[in-house]
Amino acid sequence: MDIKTLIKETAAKVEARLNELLPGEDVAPVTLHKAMRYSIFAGGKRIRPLLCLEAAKACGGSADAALNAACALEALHTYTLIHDDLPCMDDDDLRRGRPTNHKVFGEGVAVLAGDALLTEAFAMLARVPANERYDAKDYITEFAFRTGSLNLVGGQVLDLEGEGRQLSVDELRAIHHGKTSALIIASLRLGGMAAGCTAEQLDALTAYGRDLGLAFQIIDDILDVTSSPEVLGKSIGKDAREQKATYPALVGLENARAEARALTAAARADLDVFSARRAENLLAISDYLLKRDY
Ligand code: GRG
Repeated sequence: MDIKTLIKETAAKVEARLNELLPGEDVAPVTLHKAMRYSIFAGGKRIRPLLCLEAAKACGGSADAALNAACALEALHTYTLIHDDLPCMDDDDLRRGRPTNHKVFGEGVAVLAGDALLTEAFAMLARVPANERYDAKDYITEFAFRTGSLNLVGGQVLDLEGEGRQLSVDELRAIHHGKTSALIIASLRLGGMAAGCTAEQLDALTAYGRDLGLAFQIIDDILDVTSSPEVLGKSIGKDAREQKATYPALVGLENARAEARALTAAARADLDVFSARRAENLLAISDYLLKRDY
């Protein structure tokens, strides 16, 4: 299957399951459920669920075992986008090609829609089947670690504290690791764990996630300079206007591109423990993300 078809089919599968897992728009409180669904069903590339399901397959398991974990990752990711767009954070008007959640539902409901998606994510994870190596306690512990104060939320705090300061490349890497790579690592690890992976496979997925996550964020930084809101579905150029530290700002556009290429090559090498056939889709995803234009 070519990569574009894989992405499309995976997105459809994950969206169908999310639709089953989340309360309907007609369930009280109606405004809250409408707000949650507004953002989660607004599109999005569904990269984290894709990585989760493909990691399960690479480890010899079935994607179905990881489907509830894939949904948890997308629910959590959507919460971070809603909160990141708030006036007290990045203050954005456009996300996934639509007005941001707080522009439509107001700040209070947007905060709560994000909170509820975060909470629902844990309920989804609790429904991932146990296997001979891992159970719900392991999935929840992993997810909380990667998305809490030591990683994702911590990365957002480093980002807030970095505003208006000249950051070093190492400081920027730490922000990108927390805000972006941590959830990508969690996606891969949870897919592997749902498939009952070995310790060696889990280590390989972690290394791949670390390299791929940073490459993904560097491309995101580059697209913020080179793309358009129509293509990306979000506002662009804000980082530069607000003099925020980004890879292109710190090292220049061409060096940032070279770094993304080198990280993608490293990510591919991280998968050496898997057979080429098993890792085929993960390899294709890393190449696709490097060349993406949205
Ligand atoms: C705890 C108040 C509070 C907020 C959490 C953690 C956080 C806020 C924000 C981080 C969010 C963020 C924008 C991280 C950058 C990661 C990133 C590149 C997001 C965009 O991901 P894509 O391109 O988006 O996969 P789609 O829309 O395709 O899913």
